[in-house]
Amino acid sequence: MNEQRFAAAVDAFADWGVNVEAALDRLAGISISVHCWQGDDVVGFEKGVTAGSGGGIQATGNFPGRARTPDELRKDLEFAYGNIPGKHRLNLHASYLDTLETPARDALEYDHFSSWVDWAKDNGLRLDFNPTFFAHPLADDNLTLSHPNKDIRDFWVRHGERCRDIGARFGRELGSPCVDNIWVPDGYKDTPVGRMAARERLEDSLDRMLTTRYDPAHLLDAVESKLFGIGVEACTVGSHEFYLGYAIRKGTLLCLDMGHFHPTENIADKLSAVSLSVGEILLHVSRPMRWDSDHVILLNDDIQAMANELVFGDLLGRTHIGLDFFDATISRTAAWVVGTRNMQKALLRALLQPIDMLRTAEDALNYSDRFVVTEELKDLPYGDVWEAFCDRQGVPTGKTLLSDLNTYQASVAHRG
Ligand code: RNT
Ligand code: ZN
Repeated sequence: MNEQRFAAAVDAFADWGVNVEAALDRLAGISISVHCWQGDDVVGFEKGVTAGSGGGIQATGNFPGRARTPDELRKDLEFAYGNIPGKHRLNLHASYLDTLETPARDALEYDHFSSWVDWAKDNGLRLDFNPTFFAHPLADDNLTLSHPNKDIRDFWVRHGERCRDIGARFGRELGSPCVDNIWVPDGYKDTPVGRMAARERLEDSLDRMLTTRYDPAHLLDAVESKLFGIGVEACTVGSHEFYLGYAIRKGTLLCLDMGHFHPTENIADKLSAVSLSVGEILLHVSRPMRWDSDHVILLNDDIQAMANELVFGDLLGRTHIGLDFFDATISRTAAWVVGTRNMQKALLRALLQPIDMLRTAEDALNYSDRFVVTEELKDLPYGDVWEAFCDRQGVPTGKTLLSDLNTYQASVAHRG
């Protein structure tokens, strides 16, 4: 770390009344839930399932190095976490079981995932979880919890129940609530006549799935909406209005995925609005390009706006920051590392804003000052503060980071 540059940065921020050390302390305490599925293109380890995704989501690209086994994925994750400052979480999907058995999805047990918990304990990580309602013959119709066939609905309800049970055990074992996020692909390619009936079925299935009460110290349930997906262009049963209402009425977390809204909607704006009605929020930080394309997040205006709202709205204490992107055209470990760090960089920038000064200007309707200050702040030396943060946390930046990422990638390229 360049001590002189850091000292100069501390002074530059102090000049605006911002305490750099306080910002760094807060940043160090923010855990991000890193999604397992960036490491293997959402394929998972279910025997007999070779193609990833389904349900309208898709990782594209054939860059070498895709993790093919739980051990490879864990090795890649260890490398990635080693290059991300701070202590974080792993977000697992039910299709990432680690067992020689071939359990049906409605017969999953904790034991099928216990190796992940052992590994999480060894690495000081906490776990989150997701039932997998796609890439399965009983999801081929793009209907699961809202399927007109009760047997199929029941199967998926049982799957969801198993996952909640497993997630609660994760939370108990690791001493931190596991967020279990429910996303179903359900919808119609062409205009349905039974939207109402489909939504009633989804609600009924969710109610049944969520009947068992778990200690919130172990398990938190979240529901994730979507605007549309490939193959479900005309109607998504679990739309935003559906889940917003559901989360408010039933007391679940609401998951906001940045790729699940109209391209011109401002997702950051939704945080303060929904937080008046729901207790806790789960974010799926992502980057849609023209559609829900799940590009790796950049340090761009959208991400910065999210981070600003989390900090300015004092929402960090009740928002779970999860990532949801998958790109198979670049190094998967680089995607994890740089994507996660971008979220942290955005949070750091937000924490370094002189919010009281901006608020005072705004409340006095002095929009000119708000405008001038906001723009002047963009020239402050955020990079020097970030470098100090990484240095203190023992992770590289700049060319060293590039070379470490490349060395690791070269070591996994033989996987094909
Ligand atoms: C799909 C949802 C969902 C998935 C993961 C893999 O559109 O965003 O969160 O990406 O469950
Ligand atoms: Zn998502």
